[in-house]
Amino acid sequence: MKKLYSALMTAFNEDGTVNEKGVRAMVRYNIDVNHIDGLYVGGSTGEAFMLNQDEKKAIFKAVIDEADGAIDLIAQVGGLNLIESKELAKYVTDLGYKTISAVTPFYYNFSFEQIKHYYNEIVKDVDTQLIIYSIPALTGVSLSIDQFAELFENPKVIGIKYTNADFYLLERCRQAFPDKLILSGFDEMMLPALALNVDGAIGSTFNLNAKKAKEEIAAFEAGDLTKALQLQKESNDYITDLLQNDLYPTIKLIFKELGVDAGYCKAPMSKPNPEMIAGAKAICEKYFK
Ligand code: NAY
Repeated sequence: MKKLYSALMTAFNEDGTVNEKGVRAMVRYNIDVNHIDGLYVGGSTGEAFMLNQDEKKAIFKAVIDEADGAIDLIAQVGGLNLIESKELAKYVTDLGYKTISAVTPFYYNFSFEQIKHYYNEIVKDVDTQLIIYSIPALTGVSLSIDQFAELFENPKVIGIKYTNADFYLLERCRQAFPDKLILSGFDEMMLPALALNVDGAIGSTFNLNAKKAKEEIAAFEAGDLTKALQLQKESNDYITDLLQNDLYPTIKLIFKELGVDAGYCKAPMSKPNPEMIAGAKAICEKYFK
């Protein structure tokens, strides 16, 4: 069975500090209500590139404590400070995380040799397996098949979180790396990714919509493509509404409607305004009540 992971959000207090209680509440919701297979912790959805090292550590610790072995956990430790990424890799490994992930290093137009060095360094002193986090739309970094193959020469590098709409490359990756883990990252394109035989999906919108996404995976695996497509269409109506209302703050507002204190986003992400709050209430009413 293909796996479904929520990309965990970070709950913030109004002043931008981390609200650990809110983080734990979202972990609980994912386990108890969503029956999720796992969580991707410290990724884009977690607003992790705006967190300091101590905040990241506190979140990784709270999440593994709250999950208490109930689900898979993947810790995204990558960023622009390699020393800190290595330290985080060690930290989460010591906490008990079995899998880490690291975003391709961005902003400085690093050469492939530099990117390769980054990945090899992150896994060098830990036993943990690593999934490459590829998200070219946000990082500007696209890896080719040959470059993925070169990164996979390190046996600790076991897969790709593929947040990319290039389905030709995805198909080529699947053929080239049949034994590697490929998890798709765009929720609105889960069905085409399933058709290309990904091993599962990781996404922000599954925090609320996991039930339908799981039904879609089950329909796909049962060969009922008509039903799978209908479910993807319904999910995409919901995802379109979320994107139009400001994605991350809206997911948090809907959590609040459902009794989960998911807190706020961190500036410069938006604070809720009356229009956004009304929009979130309407989305909640339309899809979740
Ligand atoms: C992450 O690191 O949290 C992810 O990449 C999860 C994947 C999400 N990407 C982003 C950039 O948020 O779930 C997707 C995305 O929010 C969704 O498909 C809506 O576009």
